[in-house]
Amino acid sequence: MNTKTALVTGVTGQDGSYLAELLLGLDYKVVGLYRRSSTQNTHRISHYLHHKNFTLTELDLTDPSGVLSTIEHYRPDELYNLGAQSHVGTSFSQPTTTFEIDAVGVINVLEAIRHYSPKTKFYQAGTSEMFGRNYTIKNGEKYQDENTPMLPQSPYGVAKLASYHMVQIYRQAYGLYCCCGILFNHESPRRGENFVTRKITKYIANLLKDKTIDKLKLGNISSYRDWGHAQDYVKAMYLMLQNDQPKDYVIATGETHSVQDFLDKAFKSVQLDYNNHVEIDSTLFRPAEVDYLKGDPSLAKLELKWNPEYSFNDLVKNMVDSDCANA
Ligand code: NAP
Ligand code: G4F
Repeated sequence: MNTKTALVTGVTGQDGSYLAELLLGLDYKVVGLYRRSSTQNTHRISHYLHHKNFTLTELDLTDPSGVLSTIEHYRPDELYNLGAQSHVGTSFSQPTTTFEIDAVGVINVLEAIRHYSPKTKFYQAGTSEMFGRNYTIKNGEKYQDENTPMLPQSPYGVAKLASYHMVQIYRQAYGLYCCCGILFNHESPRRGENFVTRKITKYIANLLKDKTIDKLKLGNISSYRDWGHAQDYVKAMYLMLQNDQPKDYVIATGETHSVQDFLDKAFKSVQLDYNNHVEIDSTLFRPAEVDYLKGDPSLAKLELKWNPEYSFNDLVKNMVDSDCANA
């Protein structure tokens, strides 16, 4: 029997919901931390809210005293910090809030661990957005790996890079077990509806129900992303905290596709042509864009024995099928 306790911030989000499910399956006691809201936002975790090993507790990462008292109270074996303002576009309109949550919030957690629970293993949700416009060239191919210098292009990327550096500092200066997953885009039927993949698959489901709906408005569809499935990616988070030594890893599929490719594949899967249903809206373009992401996950595959199960085709199909079934 597993007697470990894990704290998961951002448990109401896409990744938090899958990770808590994974840990419950491994017999962990899971404390899911969520930010209070005036409306119910636990739809992604409703199927295990009453699980005997699951506790839901309020915590806002920007509240240092709440973070201290929660970590002091639970002194968990593992803490996965997935809570964030995670929308890149929103980070341009809310840079201060984004920095407060995504950078200062992480310092709050690291300080609490240092003072009250130094044996806690800490996972920080880093991102390929930290690479921004930068890439490395190997065998004529552009990609990003653990050694690619970071050059963020958004307030979100900067905040996440600040927290990435803080994790290095707490690891080196205080010897804490803390590490940062550098995760490339990952999606699922639980993806927030304002991210481009889910916006597309949700639209397709609505269109099949009502052919008269307005066209789908999108911004830049020329950017490239390395898209994986969130269920595969939460396994990598777990594996990172089972390592002998704390270390940062790139988690990606190693393939890249444009937003246009995603659109084409998703619409074709229901025998439609996206050209007849999509309108480009210049107001949805970002002030600065990350044009190309393609991760090299070799190190994680070698050292963590991490292997994703979903292909790009599986991901698109899973999201379209799920939205259509629930429309
Ligand atoms: P998500 O669906 O947007 O979930 C974010 C979670 O953070 C939500 O539960 C949200 O709560 C919570 N949160 C927001 N502000 C908070 C605060 N002040 N205090 C406590 N919790 C707060 O994001 P995700 O896709 O699951 O991503 C999980 C983490 O991985 C994030 O840190 C994200 O930046 C990072 N990441 C994601 C990807 C990806 O492609 N999905 C890639 C790389 C890194 P509400 O429900 O109240 O908003
Ligand atoms: O789906 P997106 O908003 O994801 P983005 O910006 O790549 O960020 C996601 O992945 C990051 C990892 O690299 C995470 F750290 C982050 O938390 C988040 O999960 O946009 C993808 C692309 C962008 O180039 C965007 O400009 O799609 C383009 N796009 C075009 N039209 C759109 C839209 N994005 C959104 N959200 N909405 C549109 O209408």
